[in-house]
Amino acid sequence: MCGIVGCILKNNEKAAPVLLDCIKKLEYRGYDSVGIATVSDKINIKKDAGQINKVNLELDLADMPGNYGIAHVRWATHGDPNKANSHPQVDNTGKIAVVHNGIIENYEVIKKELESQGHVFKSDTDTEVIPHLIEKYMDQGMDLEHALIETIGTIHGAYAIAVISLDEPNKILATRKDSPLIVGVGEDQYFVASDSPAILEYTRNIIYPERDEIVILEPEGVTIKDKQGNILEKEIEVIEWTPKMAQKEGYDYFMIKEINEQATAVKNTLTEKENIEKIVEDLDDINRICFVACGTSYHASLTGKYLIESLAGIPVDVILASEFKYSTNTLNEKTLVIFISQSGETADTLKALDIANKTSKTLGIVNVAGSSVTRRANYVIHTQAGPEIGVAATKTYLGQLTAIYMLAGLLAKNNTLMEELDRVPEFIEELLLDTNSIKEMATRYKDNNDFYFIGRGYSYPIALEGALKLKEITYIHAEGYAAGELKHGPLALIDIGVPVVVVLPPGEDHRKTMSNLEEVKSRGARVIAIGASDDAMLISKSDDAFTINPDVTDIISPLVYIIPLQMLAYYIAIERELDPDKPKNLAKCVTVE
Ligand code: F1P
Repeated sequence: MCGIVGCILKNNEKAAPVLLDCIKKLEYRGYDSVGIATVSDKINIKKDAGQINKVNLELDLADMPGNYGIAHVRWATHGDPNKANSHPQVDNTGKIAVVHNGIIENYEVIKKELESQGHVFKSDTDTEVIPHLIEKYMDQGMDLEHALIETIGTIHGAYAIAVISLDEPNKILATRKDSPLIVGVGEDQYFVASDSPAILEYTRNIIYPERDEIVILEPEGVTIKDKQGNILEKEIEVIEWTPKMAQKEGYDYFMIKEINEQATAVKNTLTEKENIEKIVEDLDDINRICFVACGTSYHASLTGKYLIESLAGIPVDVILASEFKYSTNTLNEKTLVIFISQSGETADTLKALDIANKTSKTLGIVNVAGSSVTRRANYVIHTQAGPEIGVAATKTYLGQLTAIYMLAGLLAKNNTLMEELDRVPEFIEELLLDTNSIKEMATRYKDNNDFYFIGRGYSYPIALEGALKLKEITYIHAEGYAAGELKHGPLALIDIGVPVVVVLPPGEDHRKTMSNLEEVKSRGARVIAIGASDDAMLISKSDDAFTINPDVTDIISPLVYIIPLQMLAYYIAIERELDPDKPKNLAKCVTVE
């Protein structure tokens, strides 16, 4: 949610083209507006509402003087997405410019007070108080560093901030609390950014600043201090992701590239087995598991409940991160609380993690190395899906499922599951070889207004996730239901021509779900079935079918059967001429509660 970048280059190279390039890589974090500020003999600012390509055509964002500057993409929280509310935000004099990701909770009180002291505000943003506060403290005689320290002592909330001041040239200051920020240490070029894909092209040497540490970028290098002014020795970590991994590589959109990378995501995540073995050994005394997550990660958690309860016999709860604080009374030291998050920065998830850390053992299943969940959880499993840029999670979901399956298999000492898991990449590759039928289906269903997805057991979370993908990127109303629940309400919504996607792998419940298929069909629904290629009954009863290798058993079906549903959503979005990578109102990294 919002992305920030700052960069300082040596040798008088122009920073604006680099800032533009970096901020483009963060567009998945927000696309309500974009802005860049650089410093020459004055602070130059270009900014406007809209996606980067549109604003760039109007303003030529790379054409700005100065060898350092800051940039921002916005996901609006306070104030409409218009030019005035775009970042960078400046002080009264226009000498201080700030980009910010997060929310300043006490901005109204601060704004009133500053206004009474003569400060004039030009936007509706919470962010604007930051440059004004820095101005106020500098007017009192502080240097930029101390004015920033004073400012973060005044504001409450979440922030990653980068700031420049004309009065202290050749310097970018940055700091963070509860919003992500990384520091990139290149050769003669230094960066701060919300996330590593922004700067992979320039450096893979990353420092992770902690809460309220002050980062100072200068042409000579990077200094990180604590609030008392002590210089800190920070470790530089080399990130494994390469620039190529964060590019479209010939695909039209990141989402379809990422869907096609899912066999690799599973294969790579399987390499976490040794790490998971050690975690399981260490956790031999737990008697309950609690999954905590949001969105797609929540759906992965639901699959975890089915698996772990049935295979390992350990009771499992699955709780939405935003609801977690209402369920904490029963946690104790024998509870393992598992936090699943592709970004590792979801605000609700982090809040819940802090609560759980007080009573229980915590495990993070996370895709972004170095992210906050990885730093705060007792144990970490990294899903090895590589950078995911499309806002709607696809390959990270497969990575999460793979990690959960390994965890379940090892907790239950179930070798058969582990062997089945090894075959999953092969099944996915086979499925991806021919997806034309899904493309064709998209042309037939693109104008429908409502979709229902049903499944039973392991297929229930698949139905939920299929519905979520469809609503996220096509804006079609879609609901997922447990197949058995249909007759308890949703059946009333089924009418002539309403599409119902039935997720129906082979298995002991096949007959029951088949009856549910018949029920919707007899009420006029158009049935899209996802099932095994040797399931003649399913194929004959459905209006459209996508079939999968019959060796994919019910238990591992979540890892394979979700793929046609991701593709259906993708191709319907394309048919509706929507950008599947940037669904409206959403962002990849949800850093507000
Ligand atoms: C949760 C999530 C994603 C979704 C989107 C917004 O994020 O809901 O599942 O696809 O990207 O955030 P996380 O906690 O898994 O990072």
